[in-house]
Formats: sequence, C-alpha cells, structure tokens
Amino acid sequence: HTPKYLKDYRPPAYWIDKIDLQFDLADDQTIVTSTMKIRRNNDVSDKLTPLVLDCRDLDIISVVADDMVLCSADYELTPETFTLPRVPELFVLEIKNRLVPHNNTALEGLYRSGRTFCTQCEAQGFRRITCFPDRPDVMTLFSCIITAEKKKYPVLLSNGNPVASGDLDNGRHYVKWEDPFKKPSYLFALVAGDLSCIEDHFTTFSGKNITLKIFVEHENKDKCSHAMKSLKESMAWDEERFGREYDLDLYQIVAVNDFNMGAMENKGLNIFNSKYVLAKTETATDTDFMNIQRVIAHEYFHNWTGNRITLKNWFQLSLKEGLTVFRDQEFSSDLNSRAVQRISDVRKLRTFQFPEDAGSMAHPVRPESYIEMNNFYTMTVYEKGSEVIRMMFEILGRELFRKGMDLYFARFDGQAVTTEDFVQIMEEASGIDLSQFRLWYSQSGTPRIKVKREYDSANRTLTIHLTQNTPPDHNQSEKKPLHIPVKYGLVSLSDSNGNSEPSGNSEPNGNSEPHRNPEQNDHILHLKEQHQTFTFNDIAPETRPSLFREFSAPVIIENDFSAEDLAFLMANDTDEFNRWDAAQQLYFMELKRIIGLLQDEKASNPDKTYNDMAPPLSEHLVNAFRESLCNTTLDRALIAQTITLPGESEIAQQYDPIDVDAIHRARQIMKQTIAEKLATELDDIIDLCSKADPEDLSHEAMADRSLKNIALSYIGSLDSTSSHQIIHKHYINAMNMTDKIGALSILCNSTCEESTLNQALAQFHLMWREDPLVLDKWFTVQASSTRPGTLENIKALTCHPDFSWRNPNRVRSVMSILGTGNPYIFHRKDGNGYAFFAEKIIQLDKINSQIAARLAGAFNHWKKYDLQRRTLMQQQLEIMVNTPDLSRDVYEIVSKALS
Ligand code: DPP
Ligand code: ZN
Repeated sequence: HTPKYLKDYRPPAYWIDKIDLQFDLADDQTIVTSTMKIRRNNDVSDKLTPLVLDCRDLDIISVVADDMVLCSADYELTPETFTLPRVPELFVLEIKNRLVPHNNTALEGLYRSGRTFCTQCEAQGFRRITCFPDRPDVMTLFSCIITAEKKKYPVLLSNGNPVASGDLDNGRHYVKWEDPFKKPSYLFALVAGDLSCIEDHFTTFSGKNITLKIFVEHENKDKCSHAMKSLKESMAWDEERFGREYDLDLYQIVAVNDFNMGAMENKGLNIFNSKYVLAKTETATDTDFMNIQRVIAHEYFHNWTGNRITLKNWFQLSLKEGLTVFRDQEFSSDLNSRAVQRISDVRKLRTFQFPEDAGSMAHPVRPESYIEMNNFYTMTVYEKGSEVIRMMFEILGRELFRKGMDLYFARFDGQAVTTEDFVQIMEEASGIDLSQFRLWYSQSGTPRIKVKREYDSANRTLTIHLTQNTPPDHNQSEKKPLHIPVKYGLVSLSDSNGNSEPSGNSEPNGNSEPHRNPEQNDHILHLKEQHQTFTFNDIAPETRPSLFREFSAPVIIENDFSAEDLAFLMANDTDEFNRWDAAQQLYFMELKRIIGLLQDEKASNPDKTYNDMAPPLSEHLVNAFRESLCNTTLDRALIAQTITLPGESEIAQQYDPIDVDAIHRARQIMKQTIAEKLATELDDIIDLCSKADPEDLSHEAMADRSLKNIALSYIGSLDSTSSHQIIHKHYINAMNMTDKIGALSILCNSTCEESTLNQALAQFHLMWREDPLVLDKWFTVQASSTRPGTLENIKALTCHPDFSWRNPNRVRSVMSILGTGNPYIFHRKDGNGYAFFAEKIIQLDKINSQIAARLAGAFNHWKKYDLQRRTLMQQQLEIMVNTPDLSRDVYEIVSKALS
C-alpha cells in the first residue's frame, strides 16, 4: 500500500494512438479483445524502455505483437502490471482476456447491475477490463464492437456513434461504435441490456440537431421526463453562459441501480445512478428533482470541462471537478433561486468539507499524494475546489472570468492539463496577479478570520481589523496567509444599499487598495496579509459591516457581533445570504449558551441526565424566529432555510471535545420551545403552505412544501399526542413523496407510540417494496431516527430481506446515515455504534472496498471526542487496520486516522 506522489509524475513512455475493442458478452463470461496501435514517446523513452501496462487481476488468454504470438515467458504479468521488456518504436499489440462480470462486486470495470452489463472506469477501472496505460494523459481513439445474445441484450451501447450493426449466428448480434474524439481510458463506457429508451432532440446554436436518448428499465419509462428536460436546459445554458456547443450527434444516458458514484460523464454515454435520473412526484421528493437537474447538468458540463480538456494526472482532479461543480452551481442558481442555492451549497460545505479539512484526511484541493485515488473524490476536491473557482470569478469579475474560460477552451482543447494551467490562463486573460491566490490549491485547512470593529464617533470612521489564521496540520506545519476576497457592504438604516468604499489605510503592514468590479454592486476587500485594517469614512453610528457577502470565501468567520447586531443584519442586510447567515449565527450563539448551561448543571449534578434539564430559551431568539417565520414578503424557500437550525454535526465543529448528548439536547430544547411559543404562527404557516398542487414543481410550490415540512418538524418535536396526531394526519393525507416522506421522517424522530410508527412504516413498505429508490428512503428515515432502540433497529434493518450489501444506494441508505448523519446514535457512549460499524466495514470491504472506505471516514474525527469515546473508536480503528487483506482503500483511511 505505497503512496503515489505528484512530484514523481513523468510523461507516459508510450502513447496508444488507437484502440479497437471487442467484447463478446455472455452470461457466464466475457471475452475482451483489445488491439492497440502503440507508439514510443521519444521525448522520454528509448528502445530500452519497457512497455508497462496497467492491469488488475486479469486472466490473459493470448498476446500477439505485430502478428507474432507471444508465450507467457515473453511478457511479465503481475496482479497490477503487464510488461513487455523490449518493443519496437511503433507496433500493434493484441491482448485477449477473460472477465466474469457477475462476480465483480466492486462495481469498477465491467460488471452487472441486475440483468444489464455496464462499466465504471473512473478513476482506474479500465485496467480491470484490459491491459492499458490507465492514466488520464494517454488520450486515444476508441472503437468498440459489442456482441451479445439479441433477445436478452437488444441494446448495445458505447461511446461516440454507431457505425455498423447486424445479426450473427446463434441468436447473437453486434453493434460497432466509434468515438471520433480522443479520450483517456477513464471515459470509456459500455452498456448491454434490455432497456427502454425515451428520445428527444436539441438544436444547437449553430443549428446542429442532436439526438438525446435516456435508457432505463422498462418499468421506469414514465420517470424520465424531468431528466430529459434537465438535459435540454443544461445544453442551452452552456451555450448561453459559456458559449459551449455539444460536439457529437448523439447524447446518451443510461440509468443503473448499482453504482458507486452519482453519475459518470463518459464521452457521449453517461452512466447514471438511477437515483439521479428517475423521478415522478409520487416517488421522488422536491430535493430529488433538484438533484437530478443538478447532476444531469454536471455530467453534461464535463463534456467540455473534463472530456475535451482533461487531466494530466489524478492529482489535478479538481481541475475538472471543482470547475464543473462551480458550473453546475451557477446553472442551478440561474434556473432556480440564487440565494437558496448558495445557502444549500454553503451548508453542505460547512457540514462536510470543513470537518474533512480539519480531520485525518485533510488534503489540499490539489493533493500531493494518494494511496488509493478513489479516496480523493472528496468534498475538498469538489466543493472547496468549486469555491476556489468562485473566488477567481469574484476577483476577476464576470466578464474577465468568461474571457479566461474562452481562452482556456481555445488553448487546451484536446489536451490533458493541470490546475496551474487554469490559473495561468486566468492571469493571462485578466492581467490580475494570482500568485498568492495559488496557495488555495496547495495548502490544506480552513482559514479562520477574526473580525474586530472599531467605531470612532468623533470622526465618524469605522475601522475593521481582519486577521487570518489557518491551523497547522500534517500537510503543512506552518500555513501562509492566503489571498481572500471579502465581498462586503455597509448596512445602516439610512443607506440600506450598503455600498461605501474604505479609505486608505494607516496600518503599516501593506493594506491593499479596495478593488471594484465595474459590473458588480458589491465591493471586495482583498485580505492578503495575516492582519489587515480597513477604514471607512463618514459612517453613521448604527452601521454594521456585512462581510463575506454570498460567502465570498470558504473560511470560518469569527465575528464580534452581539445578538443585537445579528438581529439588525437579519432585518436589514440586502444580501440574502448574509441575512440567513446572521440568523444562523444567532442560533449558534444561543445553542452554545444552552449547551454551557447544560454542562454546568451536569457538573454540579452528575447523576442527572440532560433529558431532565431544560434551561429556558432567550426571549430575543424567539422574537427573531417569529419575525422570520411571519415575514410575508420573503420567498418562502428562504424562510424555510432561515428557520432551519444548524445540524448537530455543524454545531459539533465548534467544540473540542464534542459533547454529543448536550448538543442533541440543546437543539431539541430549542425546537420544542419554539414549537410551544410559536404554536399559532406555525399552524398558520402550515395552513398557508398546504394549498400547493402536489404535482406542481414550480419554485413557489416547492418553497411552500419546504416551509410547511420544516414547520411541521417543529410541531412534531413536541412530546404530545395531539402533535403526533397532526403529523400522522399529514402522513396519511400526503399526495406526493415530498410530503409523505417528510411526515414519516418527523414521525420517526418523534416520541409517538411505537404502534403508530410501526403501522405507518409497514404501510409505506407495502406500498413501495418494488421501487428500490423509494425503499431507500424507507431505510433512511429509520436510520436517521434518534428514538431509543435505533441502533438495534439499524442492525435489524441490515438483515432485512430487502437489504443488500451489494447495492451501494441501499448500503448508504442505512450505513452512511448512521456514520455521518446520526451522530447521537453513532456516538452512543457504550461504543456499540462503533463496534457494529467497524464490523460491517470489514465485511463490506470484501464486497466493495470503495464504499467500505467511504464509511470508514466516520472515524476520522475520533480525536475530538471525550476520552471514553476516543478510546472506543481507537479500538475499532486498530481492529480494522490489523485485519488481514484489508483493501488499500480502507487501509488508507484507517491508517491515516490512527497516525
Ligand atoms: N462521475 C463523477 C463526477 O462527475 C466523477 N467524475 O463527479
Ligand atoms: Zn464531476
């Protein structure tokens, strides 16, 4: 399990100009024949340089080099490499090998999902199909002939265009595909199955007519229209916003049930987890609909940012992922609500990326080493990577950023490049120096920004001191100051536009001039030093600065705001994101106060449990909450976001050690108090928001449902039969999945009678047992519960006849929820949560190591807990790391956690 390092990168020794693949598919085995035109890379190799191809446990049948049949003594085969010691400068190599796809439970390479054959090659799955230089900088022309029994596998697909097809003997048939674009092997795809197809068309801006096809199992044909609509929206948006036109005549999407990732951007043949394709209002929630739109767009956008321009090596993953996430976030913002989109993206970043950046797997956006590449498809590479692009977008401004993108496409089309190439292009297009900015790619950790204000009433000046500090970690023992764009406004009652420029600075240590983007209303302060001071003149006394508007940098902000300042910003800030954030800060402040009171009470009464304590909530918080709830002018989707409390994991980040039980209890007290004090207001809102047509997917209808369901969750938190009856009634009357699962999830977290809950769950199961995606939700709501007995129920769920360790969605619906979504249960003080979890990781590792490694990440923060929990988690990590034949995936995660 040795690491690979960025510093060891060397260009490939040989190029593969062309590969012709043939797959002979049958139920028991598949024969793969690969014919490669190989050319020495004379820049780095000579005739003594051996040809080393990647492979992974391949069963080779025959090898032919330039028509010469080789015997096994002529080549060297190890589990991971195929080597020919001496080869000519230019030659043809044919390798035949045997695969058994139905035994492939890792779901990498060629495998079966139900009765369908499919592939997943990113990052290094192609080497499980055939011997090849399986690295993204080897770009090759692919053709692919697929043969299979016609009746069982009428649909045979690969990348590019179909160029020939026909019937063969024995009821078999074939289709030949050719992809006119060179591509790295990770973008290869093949599908064979008995599938339905829905078809549509898109006319590009140059008038080209593109055929769009979505392939699904026959029974799902009525669930594709939203995905198709989203695809057309994506194609139009990429033309409009980035001038990018689609380049083949055909765009195909296939939905499969067994898939490790969300979806895969294979050239001309995207393969999707069915979760991100299939939807109708009876079976999918509003969130599902939004996610489908986003993921369809994301994979489509990869055609330019990822496929046409690809990666020089896997360390550059964020070049395509960070950029493509930025593009899909912008797409979702343009099509839906920008503020709501930003809030949900930031919530995701804070809940998942910030802890990753502070834990044992912390790594820079451009990592410098990996043991298993699959472990680096992370929140840091994706979400922080997108924030880094977003900061460049803010620093350059919309127009210069677009100019940079145009130049990027023009310069690097058809090439495999690096994040450094991207930053250089942005500098070239804009003339802006990004040398310090580059640190965002190489330095890990979340910067903390301390804000201190000083108001001089005699001179009417407001001075803001900003101090940045990134805690050291195993990547860098000393962190340099970053270039941080601070988008800001000044909020006062007289000038609620909040636009004022700071005057020159008096501090000696290099304070920058304010920079203004002509096309933007907000100003940006450029924080580049560790400490910088900005002074604003002629400022009214009640003015508050609104900093990091729209969350202009992925940092932790430590404000000096009082509850009163926050209430003021909640009411008056023109930046919708910061209004929401002010509310969140206010909740945090109150939660921390309550947690402190709980801990104090426990310290003086060690026998008491937190459940017996109920310190009262501050009146100002209830009032602020009431004002948000009853705001009749605001978008209801924003109200829903505003009245959603920070989650337990987000609160936990503010503590070391983390007191899981106090955090849970404080949040519960807050919910219950609000539910009691604002019962009438909540009831009114629920009524008001219950009028939307259950099939309506407009923003307003979705907003109403989200506000109604969050309001219901407050009611459901009360320990009273009448409130349980209200939720139950909503469950019974729900006319779409959003409302159905919303109410069921509230019931699962309530103190309602066991029989009521069991009856509802049984009814739901009976209704949806045939629909795997809906059944996932049934598992998830139960695994998310904080009722007593949840861990025992989760254990039982993993033995349920409908549970399978082979299906990643099903595993995630229970295990990921327990490991990352339900801290109160996972961190049970007796350690049973940890023991169960580790045992299952070890078992799952034999089936699907990629998913097992994901789960193992739940232990990454073990050092942040109290001694008892820490010891228990450490024990489980030791058990895992000492397991014989542990995969390198899980090994990397647990060994890094222990080190
Ligand atoms: N398919 C994954 C994604 O699009 C990996 N490329 O993010
Ligand atoms: Zn992607």
